[in-house]
Amino acid sequence: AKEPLRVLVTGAAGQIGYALVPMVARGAMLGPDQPVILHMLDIAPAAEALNGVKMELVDAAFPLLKGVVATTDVVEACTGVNVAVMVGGFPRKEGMERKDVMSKNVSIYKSQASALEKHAAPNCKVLVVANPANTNALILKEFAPSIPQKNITCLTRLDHNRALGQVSERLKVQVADVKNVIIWGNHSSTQYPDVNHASVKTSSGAKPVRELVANDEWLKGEFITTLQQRGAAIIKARKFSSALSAASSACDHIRDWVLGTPEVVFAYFWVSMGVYSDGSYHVPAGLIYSFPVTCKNEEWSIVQGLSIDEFSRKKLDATAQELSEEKSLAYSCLQ
Ligand code: NAX
Repeated sequence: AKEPLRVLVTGAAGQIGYALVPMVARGAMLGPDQPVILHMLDIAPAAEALNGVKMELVDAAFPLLKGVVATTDVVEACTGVNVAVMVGGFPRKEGMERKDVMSKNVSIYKSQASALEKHAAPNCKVLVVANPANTNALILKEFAPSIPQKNITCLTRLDHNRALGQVSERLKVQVADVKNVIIWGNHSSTQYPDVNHASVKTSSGAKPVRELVANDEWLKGEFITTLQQRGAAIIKARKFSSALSAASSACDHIRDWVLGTPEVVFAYFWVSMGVYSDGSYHVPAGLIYSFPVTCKNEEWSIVQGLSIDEFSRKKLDATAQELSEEKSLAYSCLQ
């Protein structure tokens, strides 16, 4: 039998945490034969609620769940973890300046980075979900220099999955038959969902999404804005932000990273991940930016050589620009 892996979920008493921990305990993140020990961190005001989540995990009697650590102590939470899913953060409240929210999150991510740096298992893989996700991940990377930079990522898989969902609804095809959409850039309203390389499996082979939709206006307009505003639409409908879809996408992100993206002969199958830019596609190096990636042997690589038309170029640059500004803002909070 496999040794259990330790999975940290921060902000575990929150909405996404509540949806995520049972998925991890059921094997949706690391596979149905991989035992896990859950480490759940939250802050003191949420300690009682966190303990309630722990009670429910015990009550659910998950066969793969070999232990639960529920704590408000960052060091205890980070010790020995193989995977860290950072969902905890400071939300933007009405009337707050961007800089004040950034400043709170910079200090949270700085201290949690140090704890991971000192106490996590070697080669720990980190996924930042909490917003501003890309920039929180960048701060975490800065303050955990001994964790390889390839191991620090942020979640744009929810946006990726939303794009698959929108194409499948529009074309009335199975979502599993749609592949290779791309989310470029920031997990924010400047993200660029790109279908230029996406295809749908049909009975007569793979067909480009562009050709099947045959409506450029929709693809360049409503499709993009629907995705950019989807988070807000969920809040409006549910009165709470996306939680089950965020949790499920976080599982997809880690599962594909650790177990690999599907290998296809003479073709590609990629997913979107926020990763440290190496300058691919003329995206400034040193940002955490969402790219199309394939994963093998527990490592992601950016898919190279995709053509970028003029429309896309502008969108890639605009979201990079926003990330550069967020980065400057975050650094100004460090002084
Ligand atoms: P909740 O407010 O329900 O939960 C957040 C939890 O984090 C709370 O229990 C809180 O006590 C805890 N927390 C706060 N500071 C902490 C700290 N320093 N250490 C540990 N825990 C701490 O929010 P929820 O709806 O679960 O969303 C969590 C985060 O995910 C938010 O930042 C949200 O903006 C972000 N999202 C990111 C998405 C993505 O695709 N990247 C999509 C969903 C979501 O909007």
